[in-house]
Amino acid sequence: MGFMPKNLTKEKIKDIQLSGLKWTLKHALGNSSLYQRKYKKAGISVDDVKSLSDIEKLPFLDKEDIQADYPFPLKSVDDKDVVRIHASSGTTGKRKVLCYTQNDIDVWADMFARCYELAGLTQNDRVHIAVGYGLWTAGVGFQLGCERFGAMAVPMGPANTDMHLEMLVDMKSTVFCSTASMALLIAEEIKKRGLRSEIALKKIILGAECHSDTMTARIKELTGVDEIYDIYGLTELYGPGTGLDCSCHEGIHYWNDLFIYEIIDPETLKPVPDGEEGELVITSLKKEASPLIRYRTHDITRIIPGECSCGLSFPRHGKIIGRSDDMFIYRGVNIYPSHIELILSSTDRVGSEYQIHLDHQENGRDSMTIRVERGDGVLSDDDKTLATTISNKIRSQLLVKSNVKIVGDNELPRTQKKSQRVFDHRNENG
Ligand code: DLL
Repeated sequence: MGFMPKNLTKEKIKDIQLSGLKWTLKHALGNSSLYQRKYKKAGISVDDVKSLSDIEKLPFLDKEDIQADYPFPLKSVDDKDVVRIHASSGTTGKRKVLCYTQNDIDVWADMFARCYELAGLTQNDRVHIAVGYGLWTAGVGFQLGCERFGAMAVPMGPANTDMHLEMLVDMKSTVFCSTASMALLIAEEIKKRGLRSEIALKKIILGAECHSDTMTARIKELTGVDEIYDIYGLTELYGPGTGLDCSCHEGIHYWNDLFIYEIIDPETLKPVPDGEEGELVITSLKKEASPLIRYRTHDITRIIPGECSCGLSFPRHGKIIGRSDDMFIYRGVNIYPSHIELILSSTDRVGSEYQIHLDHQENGRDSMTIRVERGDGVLSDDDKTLATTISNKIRSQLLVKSNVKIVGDNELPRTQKKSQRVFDHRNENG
């Protein structure tokens, strides 16, 4: 055990990043036709990067680049060196397919093992993996990291609820890994079936989608599990495991010896200062098969300045609060689902599940309806007051009018995958 690199001083990290950036650039420009075309157009060559700040001269890479060169867009090694592919389903267009060499898989396994170490697991832990296996990186990633770390993997995949509960009880798994939605679904079933005393869960590691503090608080309350960790990751950058929050829960530590994170203003595309929110842009330092140079994730977060109370020197970014492409414009205001989520999570007596519906009215104006679940045990008598409280908060904080509809506890659909929050019906029926 001991996957966390030690003695990585700021100076050492700078050296690793500069040589990693130079290597990645040379490798990508030498081998990938996509990068060759892009950099020729931008008039940039390998020699243009002499210091870390020169990264700002390099063109951004976006999901359209990856989709356009389907099926093997960034491939920078010979076919014989590719040992695996993964893909993530874009909401529009072709899947993004990413290739891995054996070395890429090893780096991913080590980086994931760091996550388990940071979450305080030991080799005696039993890790129930409740995310999809296959083209998606989730199941395979949690599994790979678990085996590298040396704990016992219980590779469930999505499975059905009965099977998850049966295995949680029988295997006495101590760690549960899933999407945030799935963790809530299973937590509710554990409570409903009165299984709390029969399970042995100590930690939950969840990610893959935005989730509010209310949601994690609810999962804790339902399961009695005290430690919930937020894991970040994306298919383009290996998969899950690019960072995890430590037990201080003051941000997600990320591995700056393996990649460079920049935060940019998605409008001006200029870097924003540490602490300010913007879009996360990623450059890999060691990826061989599908290197990333200034890849726009469209995830909105911020770099958290200063040291973490845990003492770990790896830097931190905040919770992912949304995706720049999740933003919708309603009556001239730019709104992220997380804005609504924040208002809901600061309101008593509401549950954690919600949906935002946007419609076009006959009078030509748009309307926004928030469907939100009543909190567990809250009576429907209060629905009207609760709805007014929420719509008043939305009006004062986001400056827009909304209809709020309170629905019963557990009335909104649950998913094992990622939850859809925004339903934009404005362009339906012409
Ligand atoms: O969702 C990898 C993953 C699986 C991460 C399981 C964590 C747990 P993709 O399907 O490529 O990969 O989706 C990546 O999911 O750009 C974010 O928008 C979102 N996302 C991932 N982790 C988090 C998180 C996996 N912890 C996209 N919080 C990313 C919020 C997250 N959003």
